[in-house]
Amino acid sequence: MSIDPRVVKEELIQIYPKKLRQKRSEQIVVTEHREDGSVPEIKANVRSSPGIITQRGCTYAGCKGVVIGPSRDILSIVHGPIGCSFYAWLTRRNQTRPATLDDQNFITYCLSTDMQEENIVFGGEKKLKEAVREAFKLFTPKAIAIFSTCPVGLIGDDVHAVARDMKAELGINVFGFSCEGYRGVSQSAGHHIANNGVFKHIIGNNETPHEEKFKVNMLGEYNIGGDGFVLEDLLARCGIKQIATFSGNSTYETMANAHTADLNIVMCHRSINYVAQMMETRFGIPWMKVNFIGAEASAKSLRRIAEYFEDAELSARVEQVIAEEMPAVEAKRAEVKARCQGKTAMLFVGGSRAHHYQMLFSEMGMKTIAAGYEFGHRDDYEGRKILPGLKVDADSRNIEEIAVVPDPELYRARRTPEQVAKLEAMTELEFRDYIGMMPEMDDDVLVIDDLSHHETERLLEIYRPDIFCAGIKEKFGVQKMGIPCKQLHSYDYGGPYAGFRGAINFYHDIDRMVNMKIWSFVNPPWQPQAEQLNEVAAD
Ligand code: CFM
Repeated sequence: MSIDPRVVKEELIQIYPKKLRQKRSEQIVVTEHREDGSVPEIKANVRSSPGIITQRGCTYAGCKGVVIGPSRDILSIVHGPIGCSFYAWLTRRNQTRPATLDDQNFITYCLSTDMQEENIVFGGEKKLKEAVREAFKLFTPKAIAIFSTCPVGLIGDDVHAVARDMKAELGINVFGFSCEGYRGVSQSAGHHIANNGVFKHIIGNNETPHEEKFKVNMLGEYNIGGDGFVLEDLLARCGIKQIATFSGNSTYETMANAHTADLNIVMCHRSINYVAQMMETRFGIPWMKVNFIGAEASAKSLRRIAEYFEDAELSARVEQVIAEEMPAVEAKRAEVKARCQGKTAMLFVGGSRAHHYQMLFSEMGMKTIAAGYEFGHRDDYEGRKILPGLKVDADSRNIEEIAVVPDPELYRARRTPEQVAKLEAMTELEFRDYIGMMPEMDDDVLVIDDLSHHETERLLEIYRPDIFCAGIKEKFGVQKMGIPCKQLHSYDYGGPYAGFRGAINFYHDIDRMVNMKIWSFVNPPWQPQAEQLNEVAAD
């Protein structure tokens, strides 16, 4: 039975008080491709309403946990109460692989100033300085990053002054982040703050030159479940040198050396587009959006990189690698497609995966029937072309915008504007662009920003999808309703899912989940599925 998504939208929000209903109605849209090429406008990146039970995390999570944390030899010190550290300790599956056992790797540690009431009343800067000295003595890192949690901003501790003093005293790079949890409406603000810090304090500090012909940085790839390892290998086999990743499996020195690359490829636009933009302005390195989630998308991305370098030998190697990888992908795909064709998925996760993973589902013959980001902005939904018209609100103004100018010594335009125009005209290549999630979706599908708990339950009751993709906070509630839940943040204990090899893993895992009979034995304590569908259809 086909269900009208517009009716479902009304059903989802009818329980809310008037003001909230109005707000949510702007955050829930039904996809359509209009004649002028536009898609519907969605309200995004605004505060969550109290009590709604959001999926979101905080600004500190986005800065410390997402962007800086995966770099294994930057020592992270959290300035705040111990809970902020404890609950962020090893919760994200960003993997790392030091070259030798003697290489520094601080990922398994959790350093906190453990603020007490006394520090809240009398200030915590002294304690923070002591913590930095102690950490330096214990670990002798190259760099120390200090992260502010909520109370730090409230009492006015100056983490940047402490960082400056400690840098002078210890002779290593020490930098602070004003990434208090409340600083923005979600972890997205933390990404921006972290991007600014990486740009100001790290990139450009390591001048080591590289002889290789094709040099790239991979931006917005955090090596969850080993995705980054797969992609490192893929690029290496094509003959492409990866200077740095931001920031999966990265080190301080690789990030400091990133300005020696000739192209920035961006996986997760939401979390790292700021660094890409700033690097282009300061160093002259163009950036383009890629996607290595999905076999077809991976092939397309490799070809786009080859097109950028305009080198016949590189193109031939890329084609060879794709030809080596595809037979196994196609064999597995044919096998699972027979069982998965026509099954349905919902994806509510983060700020890029709700888009990227739709490709993998469609390769398996599965249909996305609802999707949304936790903290994406309008450009992640509608494409960057809407950016010029975007109004900056008070919450976004809270975050520093750094004025970037070309570096007098290090700026080197990798491509002239004419070359860029030529490349864009000849190929599918577009620089500085992200098309967004909605333009790549079918019409008449629900797109919901910052999905609430109530809406999750109603969606599941109404549609009974074959799989729901979200995170640990949602997982068990969903499964108690008899629907399998795949964590698309951590991959549960699975992965890697990137590249060709990753696609095979994903087909395998999802096939098992959607075809497992066990879910039909969960007896939910509410009405059976058929009644639910009839109710909504009759509205
Ligand atoms: Fe980018 Fe991410 Fe995501 Fe993200 Fe994240 Fe993540 Fe994510 Mo969890 S950086 S926006 S803040 S792709 S941690 S690796 S899975 S919400 S969709």
